Amino acid sequence: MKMLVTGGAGFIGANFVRRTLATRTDYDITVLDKLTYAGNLNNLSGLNINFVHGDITDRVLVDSLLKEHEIVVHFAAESHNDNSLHDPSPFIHSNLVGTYTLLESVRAHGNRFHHISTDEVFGDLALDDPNRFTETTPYNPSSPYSATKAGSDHLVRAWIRSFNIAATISNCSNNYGPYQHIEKFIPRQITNILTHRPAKLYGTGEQVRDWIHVDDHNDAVLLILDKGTIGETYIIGADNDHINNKQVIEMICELMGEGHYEHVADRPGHDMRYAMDSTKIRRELGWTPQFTNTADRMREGLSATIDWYRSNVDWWKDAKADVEKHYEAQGQ
Ligand code: NAD
Ligand code: TDX
Repeated sequence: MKMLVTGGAGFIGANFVRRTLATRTDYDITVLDKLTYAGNLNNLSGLNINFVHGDITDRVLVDSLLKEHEIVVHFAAESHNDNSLHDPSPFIHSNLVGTYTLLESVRAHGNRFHHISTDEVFGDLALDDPNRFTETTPYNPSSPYSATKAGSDHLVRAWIRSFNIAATISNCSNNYGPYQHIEKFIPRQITNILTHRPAKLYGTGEQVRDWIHVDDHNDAVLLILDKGTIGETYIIGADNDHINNKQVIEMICELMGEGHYEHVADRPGHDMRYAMDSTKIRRELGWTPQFTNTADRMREGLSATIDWYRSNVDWWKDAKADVEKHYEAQGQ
Protein backbone atom coordinates (compact mmCIF):
# COMPACT_ATOMS: atom_id res chain seq x y z
CA MET A 1 0.00 0.00 0.00
CA LYS A 2 1.50 3.34 -1.04
CA MET A 3 0.83 6.06 1.54
CA LEU A 4 1.62 9.78 1.29
CA VAL A 5 2.09 11.54 4.63
CA THR A 6 1.93 15.34 4.47
CA GLY A 7 3.78 17.16 7.25
CA GLY A 8 5.64 13.94 8.08
CA ALA A 9 8.76 15.85 9.17
CA GLY A 10 6.84 17.56 11.99
CA PHE A 11 6.09 16.30 15.49
CA ILE A 12 3.00 14.09 15.09
CA GLY A 13 3.66 13.21 11.44
CA ALA A 14 7.18 11.93 12.14
CA ASN A 15 5.94 9.89 15.09
CA PHE A 16 3.18 8.55 12.81
CA VAL A 17 5.70 7.44 10.19
CA ARG A 18 7.83 5.76 12.90
CA ARG A 19 4.79 4.09 14.47
CA THR A 20 3.50 2.86 11.09
CA LEU A 21 6.85 1.37 10.09
CA ALA A 22 7.21 -0.25 13.53
CA THR A 23 3.76 -1.85 13.53
CA ARG A 24 2.91 -2.50 9.83
CA THR A 25 4.77 -4.16 7.01
CA ASP A 26 2.33 -3.32 4.23
CA TYR A 27 2.96 0.43 3.84
CA ASP A 28 5.39 2.08 1.45
CA ILE A 29 5.64 5.65 2.75
CA THR A 30 6.39 8.97 1.05
CA VAL A 31 6.59 12.13 3.15
CA LEU A 32 5.73 15.49 1.57
CA ASP A 33 6.94 18.35 3.76
CA LYS A 34 7.88 21.99 3.22
CA LEU A 35 10.37 21.90 6.11
CA THR A 36 9.13 25.10 7.72
CA TYR A 37 10.74 26.09 11.04
CA ALA A 38 8.69 23.23 12.57
CA GLY A 39 9.79 20.53 10.13
CA ASN A 40 13.04 18.69 10.71
CA LEU A 41 14.45 16.02 8.40
CA ASN A 42 16.32 14.51 11.37
CA ASN A 43 12.91 13.45 12.70
CA LEU A 44 12.91 10.84 9.94
CA SER A 45 16.56 9.82 10.03
CA GLY A 46 17.30 6.12 9.65
CA LEU A 47 13.84 5.37 8.22
CA ASN A 48 13.22 3.58 4.94
CA ILE A 49 10.91 6.14 3.30
CA ASN A 50 10.85 8.51 0.31
CA PHE A 51 11.08 12.20 1.16
CA VAL A 52 9.77 14.98 -1.09
CA HIS A 53 10.55 18.57 -0.14
CA GLY A 54 7.60 20.71 -1.22
CA ASP A 55 4.48 22.68 -0.41
CA ILE A 56 1.00 21.12 -0.23
CA THR A 57 -0.34 24.17 -2.12
CA ASP A 58 1.73 23.19 -5.18
CA ARG A 59 -0.99 21.51 -7.26
CA VAL A 60 1.34 20.18 -9.94
CA LEU A 61 3.57 18.50 -7.34
CA VAL A 62 0.57 17.24 -5.35
CA ASP A 63 -1.03 15.77 -8.49
CA SER A 64 2.16 13.97 -9.45
CA LEU A 65 2.32 12.39 -5.97
CA LEU A 66 -1.37 11.55 -5.59
CA LYS A 67 -1.32 9.73 -8.93
CA GLU A 68 1.19 7.32 -7.39
CA HIS A 69 -0.28 6.85 -3.89
CA GLU A 70 -3.45 5.13 -2.72
CA ILE A 71 -3.69 6.72 0.75
CA VAL A 72 -3.05 10.30 1.91
CA VAL A 73 -2.72 11.11 5.62
CA HIS A 74 -2.76 14.88 6.00
CA PHE A 75 -0.83 16.28 8.99
CA ALA A 76 0.79 19.32 7.32
CA ALA A 77 -0.28 22.57 8.96
CA GLU A 78 0.90 25.62 10.79
CA SER A 79 0.20 24.39 14.31
CA HIS A 80 1.07 26.98 16.98
CA ASN A 81 -1.66 29.23 18.40
CA ASP A 82 0.78 31.88 19.67
CA ASN A 83 2.29 32.28 16.18
CA SER A 84 -1.15 32.65 14.65
CA LEU A 85 -1.80 35.65 16.92
CA HIS A 86 1.20 37.46 15.44
CA ASP A 87 0.92 36.49 11.78
CA PRO A 88 -2.12 34.53 10.60
CA SER A 89 -1.10 34.48 6.92
CA PRO A 90 0.92 31.20 6.86
CA PHE A 91 -2.06 29.57 8.62
CA ILE A 92 -4.40 30.64 5.81
CA HIS A 93 -1.89 29.41 3.25
CA SER A 94 -1.07 25.97 4.65
CA ASN A 95 -4.19 25.05 6.60
CA LEU A 96 -6.86 26.35 4.22
CA VAL A 97 -5.30 26.65 0.75
CA GLY A 98 -3.14 23.56 1.40
CA THR A 99 -6.09 21.38 2.43
CA TYR A 100 -8.14 22.71 -0.50
CA THR A 101 -5.33 21.82 -2.93
CA LEU A 102 -5.08 18.27 -1.56
CA LEU A 103 -8.87 17.82 -1.71
CA GLU A 104 -9.03 18.89 -5.34
CA SER A 105 -6.27 16.45 -6.19
CA VAL A 106 -7.98 13.67 -4.20
CA ARG A 107 -11.17 14.40 -6.16
CA ALA A 108 -9.26 13.93 -9.40
CA HIS A 109 -7.32 10.82 -8.38
CA GLY A 110 -9.71 8.97 -6.04
CA ASN A 111 -7.33 8.48 -3.09
CA ARG A 112 -8.34 7.39 0.43
CA PHE A 113 -7.84 10.61 2.45
CA HIS A 114 -7.51 11.06 6.20
CA HIS A 115 -7.54 14.59 7.62
CA ILE A 116 -5.84 15.26 10.97
CA SER A 117 -7.60 17.90 13.03
CA THR A 118 -7.86 19.20 16.56
CA ASP A 119 -10.16 19.71 19.53
CA GLU A 120 -9.67 23.46 19.19
CA VAL A 121 -12.23 23.68 16.38
CA PHE A 122 -14.95 23.40 19.07
CA GLY A 123 -13.75 26.43 21.04
CA ASP A 124 -13.47 25.96 24.79
CA LEU A 125 -15.50 24.87 27.83
CA ALA A 126 -15.87 26.66 31.16
CA LEU A 127 -13.94 25.02 34.02
CA ASP A 128 -17.19 24.01 35.72
CA ASP A 129 -18.88 22.73 32.54
CA PRO A 130 -19.21 18.94 32.92
CA ASN A 131 -19.62 18.43 29.14
CA ARG A 132 -17.01 17.12 26.74
CA PHE A 133 -16.69 17.70 22.99
CA THR A 134 -18.29 15.05 20.78
CA GLU A 135 -18.43 14.52 17.02
CA THR A 136 -21.61 16.63 16.90
CA THR A 137 -20.47 19.62 19.00
CA PRO A 138 -20.91 22.83 16.95
CA TYR A 139 -17.71 24.52 15.77
CA ASN A 140 -16.70 27.69 17.63
CA PRO A 141 -12.94 28.31 17.10
CA SER A 142 -11.16 31.07 19.06
CA SER A 143 -7.78 31.76 17.42
CA PRO A 144 -6.63 32.24 13.81
CA TYR A 145 -5.00 28.78 14.12
CA SER A 146 -8.17 27.03 15.27
CA ALA A 147 -10.31 28.97 12.78
CA THR A 148 -8.17 27.73 9.89
CA LYS A 149 -8.32 24.17 11.21
CA ALA A 150 -12.11 24.49 11.52
CA GLY A 151 -12.23 25.81 7.96
CA SER A 152 -10.15 22.89 6.71
CA ASP A 153 -12.52 20.42 8.43
CA HIS A 154 -15.48 22.11 6.76
CA LEU A 155 -13.76 21.79 3.38
CA VAL A 156 -13.20 18.05 3.93
CA ARG A 157 -16.83 17.55 5.03
CA ALA A 158 -18.08 19.48 1.96
CA TRP A 159 -15.87 17.44 -0.41
CA ILE A 160 -17.22 14.24 1.16
CA ARG A 161 -20.83 15.31 0.72
CA SER A 162 -20.57 17.09 -2.63
CA PHE A 163 -17.97 14.99 -4.41
CA ASN A 164 -18.13 11.68 -2.56
CA ILE A 165 -14.42 11.54 -1.80
CA ALA A 166 -13.29 8.63 0.41
CA ALA A 167 -12.30 10.67 3.43
CA THR A 168 -12.33 10.50 7.22
CA ILE A 169 -11.49 13.16 9.83
CA SER A 170 -10.09 12.87 13.34
CA ASN A 171 -10.07 15.61 15.98
CA CYS A 172 -7.50 14.96 18.67
CA SER A 173 -6.61 16.74 21.90
CA ASN A 174 -3.16 18.11 22.93
CA ASN A 175 -0.34 15.69 22.11
CA TYR A 176 2.95 15.26 23.94
CA GLY A 177 5.95 13.04 23.29
CA PRO A 178 9.32 13.03 21.48
CA TYR A 179 10.12 15.34 18.53
CA GLN A 180 7.66 18.06 19.62
CA HIS A 181 8.90 21.56 18.76
CA ILE A 182 10.24 23.41 21.80
CA GLU A 183 7.85 26.33 21.25
CA LYS A 184 5.06 24.13 22.67
CA PHE A 185 4.14 23.99 26.37
CA ILE A 186 5.63 20.71 27.59
CA PRO A 187 8.93 20.69 25.63
CA ARG A 188 9.40 24.40 26.36
CA GLN A 189 9.32 23.74 30.11
CA ILE A 190 11.57 20.68 29.89
CA THR A 191 14.18 22.53 27.80
CA ASN A 192 13.89 25.65 30.00
CA ILE A 193 14.83 23.57 33.01
CA LEU A 194 17.60 21.79 31.08
CA THR A 195 19.07 25.21 30.12
CA HIS A 196 18.71 26.65 33.66
CA ARG A 197 15.82 28.94 32.76
CA PRO A 198 12.63 29.00 34.85
CA ALA A 199 9.61 27.10 33.53
CA LYS A 200 6.97 29.62 32.31
CA LEU A 201 3.27 29.36 33.06
CA TYR A 202 0.82 31.60 31.18
CA GLY A 203 -1.44 33.56 33.58
CA THR A 204 -2.72 31.57 36.54
CA GLY A 205 -2.38 28.20 34.79
CA GLU A 206 -5.97 27.13 35.48
CA GLN A 207 -6.44 26.10 31.86
CA VAL A 208 -7.07 22.42 31.22
CA ARG A 209 -5.78 20.50 28.20
CA ASP A 210 -6.82 16.88 27.59
CA TRP A 211 -3.25 15.55 27.17
CA ILE A 212 -2.64 12.46 25.06
CA HIS A 213 0.60 10.67 24.22
CA VAL A 214 1.42 10.99 20.52
CA ASP A 215 1.61 7.19 20.06
CA ASP A 216 -1.95 6.83 21.33
CA HIS A 217 -3.08 9.45 18.81
CA ASN A 218 -1.26 7.74 15.95
CA ASP A 219 -2.54 4.26 16.85
CA ALA A 220 -6.05 5.71 16.63
CA VAL A 221 -5.29 7.15 13.16
CA LEU A 222 -3.98 3.77 11.97
CA LEU A 223 -7.14 2.10 13.27
CA ILE A 224 -9.30 4.62 11.38
CA LEU A 225 -7.37 3.78 8.21
CA ASP A 226 -7.94 0.05 8.84
CA LYS A 227 -11.52 0.02 10.07
CA GLY A 228 -13.03 3.53 9.99
CA THR A 229 -16.21 4.29 8.07
CA ILE A 230 -15.74 6.56 5.07
CA GLY A 231 -17.30 9.97 5.61
CA GLU A 232 -17.11 9.78 9.42
CA THR A 233 -15.39 11.97 12.00
CA TYR A 234 -13.73 10.46 15.08
CA ILE A 235 -12.84 12.26 18.31
CA ILE A 236 -9.56 11.08 19.88
CA GLY A 237 -8.82 11.79 23.57
CA ALA A 238 -7.37 9.98 26.56
CA ASP A 239 -9.58 11.29 29.40
CA ASN A 240 -6.90 13.54 30.90
CA ASP A 241 -9.18 16.57 31.16
CA HIS A 242 -8.77 16.95 34.89
CA ILE A 243 -5.12 18.14 34.99
CA ASN A 244 -4.55 21.90 34.59
CA ASN A 245 -1.44 23.65 33.22
CA LYS A 246 -0.24 24.51 36.72
CA GLN A 247 -0.39 20.85 37.73
CA VAL A 248 1.42 19.79 34.55
CA ILE A 249 4.21 22.31 35.10
CA GLU A 250 4.49 21.23 38.74
CA MET A 251 4.68 17.58 37.63
CA ILE A 252 7.48 18.44 35.17
CA CYS A 253 9.35 20.44 37.82
CA GLU A 254 9.01 17.62 40.32
CA LEU A 255 10.14 14.95 37.84
CA MET A 256 13.16 17.10 36.95
CA GLY A 257 14.05 18.00 40.54
CA GLU A 258 13.30 21.71 40.02
CA GLY A 259 11.16 23.68 42.47
CA HIS A 260 10.81 27.01 40.71
CA TYR A 261 8.59 28.26 37.86
CA GLU A 262 7.39 31.75 36.82
CA HIS A 263 3.97 33.13 35.94
CA VAL A 264 4.22 35.14 32.68
CA ALA A 265 1.83 37.16 30.51
CA ASP A 266 -1.28 35.23 29.52
CA ARG A 267 -2.16 34.33 25.90
CA PRO A 268 -4.80 36.74 24.49
CA GLY A 269 -8.12 34.91 24.02
CA HIS A 270 -6.69 31.90 25.90
CA ASP A 271 -9.04 28.88 25.67
CA MET A 272 -9.95 27.68 29.16
CA ARG A 273 -10.69 23.99 28.94
CA TYR A 274 -10.70 21.24 26.31
CA ALA A 275 -12.26 17.86 27.04
CA MET A 276 -12.86 15.06 24.55
CA ASP A 277 -15.51 12.34 24.58
CA SER A 278 -13.92 9.52 22.58
CA THR A 279 -16.73 6.99 23.12
CA LYS A 280 -17.35 6.56 19.38
CA ILE A 281 -13.84 5.42 18.40
CA ARG A 282 -13.58 3.24 21.53
CA ARG A 283 -16.94 1.53 20.87
CA GLU A 284 -16.92 1.30 17.09
CA LEU A 285 -13.24 0.65 16.40
CA GLY A 286 -12.08 -0.78 19.73
CA TRP A 287 -9.39 1.88 20.34
CA THR A 288 -7.95 2.25 23.86
CA PRO A 289 -5.14 4.64 24.77
CA GLN A 290 -2.15 3.20 26.63
CA PHE A 291 -1.15 6.32 28.56
CA THR A 292 -4.44 7.29 30.09
CA ASN A 293 -6.91 8.16 32.81
CA THR A 294 -4.78 8.87 35.81
CA ALA A 295 -2.15 11.42 36.72
CA ASP A 296 0.16 8.42 37.26
CA ARG A 297 0.02 7.31 33.63
CA MET A 298 0.56 10.91 32.48
CA ARG A 299 3.55 11.02 34.83
CA GLU A 300 4.91 7.89 33.09
CA GLY A 301 4.48 9.45 29.63
CA LEU A 302 6.00 12.76 30.79
CA SER A 303 8.93 11.01 32.38
CA ALA A 304 9.75 9.21 29.11
CA THR A 305 9.38 12.53 27.25
CA ILE A 306 11.76 14.30 29.67
CA ASP A 307 14.30 11.50 29.12
CA TRP A 308 14.00 11.94 25.37
CA TYR A 309 14.75 15.72 25.53
CA ARG A 310 17.63 15.02 27.94
CA SER A 311 19.14 12.46 25.57
CA ASN A 312 18.59 14.52 22.41
CA VAL A 313 20.02 17.93 23.28
CA ASP A 314 21.51 18.27 19.76
CA TRP A 315 18.00 17.98 18.30
CA TRP A 316 16.74 21.16 20.06
CA LYS A 317 19.65 23.22 21.35
CA ASP A 318 20.19 25.39 18.23
CA ALA A 319 16.57 26.59 18.23
CA LYS A 320 16.32 27.34 21.96
CA ALA A 321 17.77 30.87 22.16
CA ASP A 322 15.63 32.14 19.26
CA VAL A 323 12.42 30.61 20.61
CA GLU A 324 13.02 32.20 24.03
CA LYS A 325 13.94 35.58 22.50
CA HIS A 326 10.64 35.55 20.64
CA TYR A 327 8.68 34.71 23.82
CA GLU A 328 10.59 37.28 25.85
CA ALA A 329 9.50 40.02 23.42
CA GLN A 330 5.90 39.12 24.32
CA GLY A 331 6.52 39.13 28.08
CA GLN A 332 6.31 35.35 28.10
P1 NAD B 1 4.19 20.62 13.60
O1 NAD B 1 4.14 22.10 13.51
O2 NAD B 1 5.17 19.98 14.52
O3 NAD B 1 4.46 20.02 12.15
C1 NAD B 1 3.83 20.49 10.98
C2 NAD B 1 4.61 19.97 9.78
O4 NAD B 1 3.93 20.42 8.59
C3 NAD B 1 6.04 20.51 9.69
O5 NAD B 1 6.93 19.46 9.35
C4 NAD B 1 5.96 21.55 8.56
O6 NAD B 1 7.20 21.68 7.85
C5 NAD B 1 4.88 20.95 7.67
N1 NAD B 1 4.19 21.96 6.85
C6 NAD B 1 3.62 23.14 7.27
N2 NAD B 1 3.10 23.80 6.22
C7 NAD B 1 3.33 23.03 5.11
C8 NAD B 1 3.04 23.17 3.74
N3 NAD B 1 2.39 24.27 3.27
N4 NAD B 1 3.40 22.19 2.89
C9 NAD B 1 4.05 21.09 3.35
N5 NAD B 1 4.38 20.90 4.64
C10 NAD B 1 4.03 21.86 5.51
O7 NAD B 1 2.71 20.16 13.92
P2 NAD B 1 2.16 18.94 14.77
O8 NAD B 1 2.03 19.35 16.17
O9 NAD B 1 2.91 17.73 14.40
O10 NAD B 1 0.68 18.85 14.17
C11 NAD B 1 0.40 18.04 13.04
C12 NAD B 1 -1.08 18.10 12.74
O11 NAD B 1 -1.82 17.64 13.85
C13 NAD B 1 -1.61 19.50 12.44
O12 NAD B 1 -2.57 19.40 11.41
C14 NAD B 1 -2.26 19.93 13.75
O13 NAD B 1 -3.29 20.85 13.52
C15 NAD B 1 -2.80 18.61 14.24
N6 NAD B 1 -2.96 18.48 15.69
C16 NAD B 1 -1.93 18.77 16.53
C17 NAD B 1 -2.07 18.58 17.90
C18 NAD B 1 -0.93 18.84 18.86
O14 NAD B 1 -1.13 18.76 20.06
N7 NAD B 1 0.27 19.17 18.40
C19 NAD B 1 -3.28 18.10 18.40
C20 NAD B 1 -4.33 17.81 17.51
C21 NAD B 1 -4.14 17.99 16.16
O1 TDX C 1 5.20 28.50 27.74
C1 TDX C 1 3.99 28.20 27.76
N1 TDX C 1 3.29 28.29 28.94
C2 TDX C 1 1.97 27.97 29.03
O2 TDX C 1 1.40 28.07 30.13
C3 TDX C 1 3.29 27.74 26.57
C4 TDX C 1 4.02 27.62 25.26
C5 TDX C 1 1.95 27.40 26.70
N2 TDX C 1 1.31 27.51 27.90
C6 TDX C 1 -0.10 27.08 28.00
C7 TDX C 1 -1.03 27.54 26.89
C8 TDX C 1 -2.00 26.38 26.80
O3 TDX C 1 -3.05 26.52 27.75
O4 TDX C 1 -0.07 25.65 27.90
C9 TDX C 1 -1.19 25.15 27.16
C10 TDX C 1 -0.69 24.37 25.96
O5 TDX C 1 -0.11 25.30 25.06
P1 TDX C 1 0.44 24.86 23.62
O6 TDX C 1 1.47 23.80 23.78
O7 TDX C 1 0.80 26.09 22.87
O8 TDX C 1 -0.84 24.11 23.01
P2 TDX C 1 -2.32 24.61 22.65
O9 TDX C 1 -2.39 26.05 22.36
O10 TDX C 1 -3.24 24.04 23.68
O11 TDX C 1 -2.53 23.83 21.24
C11 TDX C 1 -2.02 22.48 21.06
O12 TDX C 1 -3.08 21.54 21.11
C12 TDX C 1 -4.02 21.55 20.07
C13 TDX C 1 -1.29 22.35 19.72
O13 TDX C 1 -0.24 23.32 19.66
C14 TDX C 1 -2.24 22.53 18.56
O14 TDX C 1 -1.55 22.30 17.34
C15 TDX C 1 -3.36 21.49 18.71
O15 TDX C 1 -4.32 21.70 17.71
